[in-house]
Amino acid sequence: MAPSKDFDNFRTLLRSSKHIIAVAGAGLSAASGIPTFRGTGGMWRKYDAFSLATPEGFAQSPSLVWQFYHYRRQAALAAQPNRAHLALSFFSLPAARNQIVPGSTFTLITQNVDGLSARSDQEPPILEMHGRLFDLLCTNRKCKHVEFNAESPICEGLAGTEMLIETKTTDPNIELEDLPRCSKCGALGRPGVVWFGETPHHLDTIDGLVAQADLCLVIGTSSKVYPAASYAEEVKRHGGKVAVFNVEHSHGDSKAHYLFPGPCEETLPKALG
Ligand code: BV8
Ligand code: ZN
Repeated sequence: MAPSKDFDNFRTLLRSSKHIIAVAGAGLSAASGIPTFRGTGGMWRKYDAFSLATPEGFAQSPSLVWQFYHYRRQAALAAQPNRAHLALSFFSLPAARNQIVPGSTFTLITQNVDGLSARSDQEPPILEMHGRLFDLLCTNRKCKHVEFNAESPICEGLAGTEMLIETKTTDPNIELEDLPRCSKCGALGRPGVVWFGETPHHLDTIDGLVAQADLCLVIGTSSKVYPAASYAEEVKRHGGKVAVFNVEHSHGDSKAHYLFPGPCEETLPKALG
């Protein structure tokens, strides 16, 4: 059966849903000016994702990988939450929720690392399963210090390199000692994100939420990265409903009961309003 595009019908479903989850991807932050990974002009297209977002890539060229994350930090710091973030944030407020379905729950599971959902006063817990751009992790196994660091630039060595990423000129090789260091032991720091091949955060909590969900919103994701891409299918498998919000066709469409094509900063406020 073809997915419904009927907002009224969807809003009726919302009023009878008890445990709602949203799985969000880079498309949620697109309207905030943060480039997506695979969409048109996605920055992964200019760079090989697997050479930048893996432990091996970082070990091989920490200077290049830090320039990439410095570029993303600067973009996130300059960005503001958009109407899609705000629609999710309002929908997450207990007062708003209880008006719709008393005792219902709503949890945001995001693949995004930009921190914009937290900055839009989204009700916790926000499950940032791929980590956070502004966490700095120590690479010294005996230390493992983690700190929140939103300084711009995070260190002098990276100052101004964000312009290089845009133009893809060859990047300067920044010496290890001039890259971000752990404030506790002085070892090399790494971005607090989950790279390919690393285990995402909050998996047990997410698995419990997915098992209980009767409605899964899939927002602005190409549904190509696992295990995030498997959640909608899981919800559908146990009888829950799936609603996809995307500007393009994505892997999630085939699982959808509802498909709202278009920018989520327009469709989400309409669907959740
Ligand atoms: C893991 C952080 C083991 C870094 C990222 C099967 C099972 C398990 C694992 C695998 C598996 N098959 C393959 C794997 C391995 C791998 C994987 O999935 N590879 C893929 C490429 C095949 N997965 C992993 O390695 C994961 N770890 O598996 O550990 C394990 C597993 C289970 C249990 C225990 C252990 C770790 C993956 C995490 C990688 N880190 N990010 C960083 O950000 O730099 S992934 C990266 O891609 C981002 O997080 C991003 O969010 C994510 C997915 O991309 P999207 O968000 O979907 O963005 P994209 O550009 O692709 O799409 C944007 C969409 O938005 C488009 O559809 C576009 O149309 C739409 N859009 C654009 N504008 C708008 C819009 N929609 C609406 N409105 C708009 N305005
Ligand atoms: Zn340390």
